[in-house]
Amino acid sequence: MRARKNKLLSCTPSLPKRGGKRCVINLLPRLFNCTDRNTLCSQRGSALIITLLLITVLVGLTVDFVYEVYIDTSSFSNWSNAQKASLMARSGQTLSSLFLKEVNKVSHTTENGIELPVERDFGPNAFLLIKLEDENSKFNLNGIIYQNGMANDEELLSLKKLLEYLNINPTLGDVIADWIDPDNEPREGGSEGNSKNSFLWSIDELRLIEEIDDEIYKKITPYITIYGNSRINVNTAPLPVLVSMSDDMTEELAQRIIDYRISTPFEDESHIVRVSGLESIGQRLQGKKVTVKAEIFRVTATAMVNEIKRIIESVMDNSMKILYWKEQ
Ligand SMILES: [Ca+2]
Repeated sequence: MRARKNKLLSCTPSLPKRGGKRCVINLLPRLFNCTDRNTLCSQRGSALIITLLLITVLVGLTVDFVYEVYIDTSSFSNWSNAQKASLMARSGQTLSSLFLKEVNKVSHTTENGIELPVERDFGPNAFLLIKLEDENSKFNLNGIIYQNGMANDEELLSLKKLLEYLNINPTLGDVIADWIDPDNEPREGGSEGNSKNSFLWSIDELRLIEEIDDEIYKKITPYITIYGNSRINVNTAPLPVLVSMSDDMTEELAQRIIDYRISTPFEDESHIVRVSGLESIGQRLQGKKVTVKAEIFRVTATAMVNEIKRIIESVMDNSMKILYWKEQ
């Protein structure tokens, strides 16, 4: 009798709640206007549940399908934008080499850090920027060690002077010299920790030297290179690099070089002695430390297509031979 009573209650309007919620199964007879609380009612309820389940599954599948289509479309769009940006950056490198060929025809190089936005229609939301740098305006770190492994004391002193001018402990010059030279004998103030004992291939390698933290790295990178013949282009070098050129070069004398070249660019290295106060220092610098022409260039081509960026950085000499190439 108790079981029958419960069965009858399952189709009545005043249904008991389970856990505070009305039982869905028990509501079904009401939805179907059940009067015969028996097998027919139960079958209709089951059909509705199955239908609801099928709709739920179908909705889930549809959402998954739409989401996958969206992801695929988005991925393809990103890939397409990235490909276009890469091609534009490569074009920028080619364009730069043509420009640099023209620069090489001139006896002296007076511009450094030129930025050339390319005025060409690459389509909507696409642009290309080219930056050219004269590597001869920087101090060559590899120059502190000769090819035979011995230290170039004059260049090492210049490096220490550059570091000192940048408020960095000059003994870091000895650490860098030990990093490059082939022996494992640390010099005074130096360190042979995990030294490479070979010439630097990239400025990034400096990050491997324990004594060079992020702050020092950011300070020195605008003024150093690993390429070239260690001759400084007095037409383009910044003040700290000019100061490092000689033990006798003061900040005031270096500033005179900058002031002089603004009105009268140096067309020949011998003209350095025309700067007031550099008569004798200029004589000593000629033929080994000073130049007026860029021989190594760093080219950075940045392409952007719909917020997808590609950067190609290269270093090439004046014969357009590529010494370094990096894509990111
Ligand atoms: Ca060493």
